[in-house]
Amino acid sequence: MTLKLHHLNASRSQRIVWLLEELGVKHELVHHSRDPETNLAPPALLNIHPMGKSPLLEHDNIVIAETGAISEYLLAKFDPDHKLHPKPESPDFPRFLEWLHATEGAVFLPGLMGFYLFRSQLQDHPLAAAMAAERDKAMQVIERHLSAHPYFAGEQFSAADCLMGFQLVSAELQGQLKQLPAAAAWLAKVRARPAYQRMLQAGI
Ligand SMILES: N[C@@H](CCC(=O)N[C@@H](CS)C(=O)NCC(=O)O)C(=O)O
Repeated sequence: MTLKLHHLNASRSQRIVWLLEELGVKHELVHHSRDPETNLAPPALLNIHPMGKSPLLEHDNIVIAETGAISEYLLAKFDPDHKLHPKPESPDFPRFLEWLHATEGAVFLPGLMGFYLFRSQLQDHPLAAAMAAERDKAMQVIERHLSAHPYFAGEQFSAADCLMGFQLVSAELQGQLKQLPAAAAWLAKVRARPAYQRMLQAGI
């Protein structure tokens, strides 16, 4: 069995590096570097998958893209005891799925759009204000959720936490967590996990 994760520096694929560390699955981490001018992925990733983006997972003879799909694939293959994903009959299951996919959905996209607008020097465009308002709304939803639950899926740590981590680290970098004590406390708690530390040591 060969398991290979194609990771791009300073990117959301660190979510999958963390998940692999939590799963404790033996894997190879292949590092790719962004173009310093364009910030885009190198053409080498296009040889692996036609979208040429990261994360990309290779497992034996298959290649799979998309954070949510990669996560569900890894959990189905390597988490038979459901340590990192609640069973469908668990009351936490709907919330788990929601947050697992929010990481690339409505909760994540406004921040991403804001980042692109900033990089294009369009921070004064009306769309930038609209995206900032949407991003703030998403962070308030996260804050309310983490005020009521210790983890994203509910009572137990899960893969949804690994995926949402990138959003909270980005929010912290932008100074947003100063007004969001439950989100800040969650981040401090998960950072203490050995698998999170191993993810940092892997050179993300
Ligand atoms: N929806 C995809 C997004 C993948 C994506 O856009 N990855 C970024 C890393 S943050 C990337 O590869 N950017 C470089 C590029 O687009 O060339 C996922 O969930 O994996």
